[in-house]
Amino acid sequence: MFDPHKIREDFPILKRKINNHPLVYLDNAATSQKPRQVIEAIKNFYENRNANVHRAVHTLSQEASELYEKAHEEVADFINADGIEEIVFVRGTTEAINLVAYSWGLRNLKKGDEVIVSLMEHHSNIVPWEILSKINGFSIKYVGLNDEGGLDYEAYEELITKKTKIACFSHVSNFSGIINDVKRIAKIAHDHGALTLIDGAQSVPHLPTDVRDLDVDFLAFSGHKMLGPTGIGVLYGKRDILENMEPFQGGGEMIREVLFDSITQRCTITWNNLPWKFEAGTPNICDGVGLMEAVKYLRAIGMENVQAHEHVLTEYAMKRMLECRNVEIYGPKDASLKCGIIPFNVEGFSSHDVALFLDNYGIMIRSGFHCTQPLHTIFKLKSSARVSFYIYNTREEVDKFMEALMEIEQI
Ligand code: 7TS
Repeated sequence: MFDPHKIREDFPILKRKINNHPLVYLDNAATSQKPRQVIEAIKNFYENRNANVHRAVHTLSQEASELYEKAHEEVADFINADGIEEIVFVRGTTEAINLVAYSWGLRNLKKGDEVIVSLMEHHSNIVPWEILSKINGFSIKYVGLNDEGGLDYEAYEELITKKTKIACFSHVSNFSGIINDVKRIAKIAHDHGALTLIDGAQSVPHLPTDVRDLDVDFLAFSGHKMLGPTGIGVLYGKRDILENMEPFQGGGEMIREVLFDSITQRCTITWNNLPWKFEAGTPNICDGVGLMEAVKYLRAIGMENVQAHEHVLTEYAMKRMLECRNVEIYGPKDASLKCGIIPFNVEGFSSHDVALFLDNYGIMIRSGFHCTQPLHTIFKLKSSARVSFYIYNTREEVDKFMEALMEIEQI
């Protein structure tokens, strides 16, 4: 039985008081809190297993290498990838998208080509493409939103052409929480001979994810938003595509051989096997192990249960927020269309004022642009406040949030 009260016992930070109130953490879209199991795994690694990987023959290095590879396996199983060759550990979603932009995009996109990006994207799925287009001269076409605040699929179908080489969309918006139809996005892209890059930063932590069923070519996500440590994230890529890509960065770990030819005075270099070809230098071994523990924790709960729990909280919170006269919610009002994220504003208050007021009661929410400035322009917003839920949030916490929100309204 899924019981958030029981789950909370695993999260030491939730025992904290802030401003003499029990911590109510509702900023999960920014980063999640960490369970004891993940914290222990990190401590245990440094206390008992620490060594560099894939380098030495000694026992400690063998153990560390085995653990680090197991972490890739655990992640591969979690998203139903076809083996660890398809799982590249990176720093996070941002680095995963940059890896695709520079390793794949730099060599495959040229003047006359097109890249499709949605206006719903986090800046990390816009800025790398804008930077690269200035180098390679390809054009970017932006897909807008429909009346419900979802992706305008019709506009996407109209914009895509045979010149489109890659379509870049988020699975779940970090502003509205709306869930995009990734299968449909991928089918449209593939029908036109284009690849898809899906930003899974807000979906992988909250929904069951099956990359083979979704048929995406690349999927980027961050460990820290799914109970794992910061500094570790994942780029999933279809094996044949990754095989045909050049490395992102050069150095140790990613090479098989570096042969110096005394006649040409140059080195001939061959790349290591996947996924190591894309993991140059000493990787973030310990946080990879931490991520493995986070994935195990989520799998034990069951991603269907995670999604169902967030749905209940989101539906309840939205219902209560919609009853407030001076609170406006953005995006879809039907909780079944979204993950546990609710963007809103209180009339007459800036989003930062709302967040600071709630902070007095120990309630942590995000305010600002949430790195989605183009989306805020579409919604004609200077900024917004945002609550976002995860497995340890409770109905009582929603009530506390509502109590404080109603106090702001009375002011
Ligand atoms: N993509 C989406 C959809 C995100 O929500 C975020 C982070 C990122 C990419 C970047 O992830 P990173 O781990 O590489 O930084 N989103 C947020 C947020 O909504 N509030 O703070 C960070």
